[in-house]
Amino acid sequence: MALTVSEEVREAIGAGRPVVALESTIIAHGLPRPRNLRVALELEAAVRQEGAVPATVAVLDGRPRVGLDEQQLERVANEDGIRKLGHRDLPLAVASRASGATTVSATALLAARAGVRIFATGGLGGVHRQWTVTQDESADLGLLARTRITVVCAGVKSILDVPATLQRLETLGVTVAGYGTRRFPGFYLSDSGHPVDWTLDSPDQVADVMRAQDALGVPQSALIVANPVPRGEQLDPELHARVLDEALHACEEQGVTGQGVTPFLLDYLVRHTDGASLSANLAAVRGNVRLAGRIAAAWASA
Ligand code: PSU
Ligand code: MN
Repeated sequence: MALTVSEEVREAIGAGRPVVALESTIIAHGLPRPRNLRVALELEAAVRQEGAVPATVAVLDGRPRVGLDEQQLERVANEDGIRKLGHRDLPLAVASRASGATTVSATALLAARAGVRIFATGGLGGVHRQWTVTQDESADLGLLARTRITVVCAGVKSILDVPATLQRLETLGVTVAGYGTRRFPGFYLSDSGHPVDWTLDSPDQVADVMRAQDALGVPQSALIVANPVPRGEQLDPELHARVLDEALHACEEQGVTGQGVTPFLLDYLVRHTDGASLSANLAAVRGNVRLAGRIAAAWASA
C-alpha cells in the first residue's frame, strides 16, 4: 500500500481507540512561520488531552502519511517549496516523490483510507465569490460528497460565497449540522448570517448520526459538524467585512488564481487586521480539534 500509517495511529485504530485526523495545509500555507509549527504541536496536544490520538496527514518524499512524528511535522512547517495538495494532486506527488501539505480534500481521502473517521480543520473550502467568472469551487466539496468521514470545522471560510457553498453542499448530498447553534458559523465569525437546518448538542448525538449514516447505507458521504468560534474570540465583523473587501480587490488586481487564491486571501487578512484574523482562526481551530477529540471518544465508546 502506498499509504504509511504511523505505528501509534495504526495501533489505536486496531484497538478501536479514538483517533482524530488533522490537515497540514493550514500549517504549511495557512499560518505564518514560526508560529505554524507551534500551532501544529499544540493542536496534536489538544487532541491528546481529549484522550484521542492525533493523526496529522501530509505527503513526504512521495509517501502519503497518516500520523507524523515531530521531525516530519517540522518539515511540513518549515520546508521551502512544500506543495499544496488537493486530492487530485496525490498521484502526481507520489509518482514524482514530491512533498506537500494536504488540503481538506486530500486529508479526508487519506484519513478515510487509513480507517480514521473523524477529522478536524479550520474552515472548509467552497464556492468563491467570483464563481460565475472563475468557476472556482474547492475540490473539498466534491470529495466530501463521496467520503465517509466526519469533519469538524468552523463552517466554510468567510472569504467564500457562503450561501452558494451551503447550496452546493445540499445539492451534493453532504450532511450538515450546526454544533450548539442554529446559525451556520462564519469561520472568523461565530455566525455567517445563514441558518442551518439541524443542530447537534453533544458528542454522543454526533456519534449517533454517524451510526445512522452507516446503518442507512446511504451514499458514502461526509458529515459536517459546524462548530462556531466562541463569540468573544471572533474577528470584529466590521473589520472583517472591510478588510475582506480590500483583499478580494487585491487578489483580482494581482491576478492570483487557482490554488493561490485561498492562501493569498488568508494572508492578506492576517497582515491587514494586525493579526486579529489569525487569533480568530486559531481559536476556531482549537475549538474544533477539542470537539473532534470528544466526538472520537464518543464514537469509540459505543
Ligand atoms: N482552513 C484554514 N486554513 C487553510 C485551509 C482551511 O483555517 O489554509 C485550507 C484547507 O486545507 C482547505 C483549503 O482544504 O484551504 C482550500 O483550498 P482551495 O480553496 O484551494 O481548495
Ligand atoms: Mn480553488
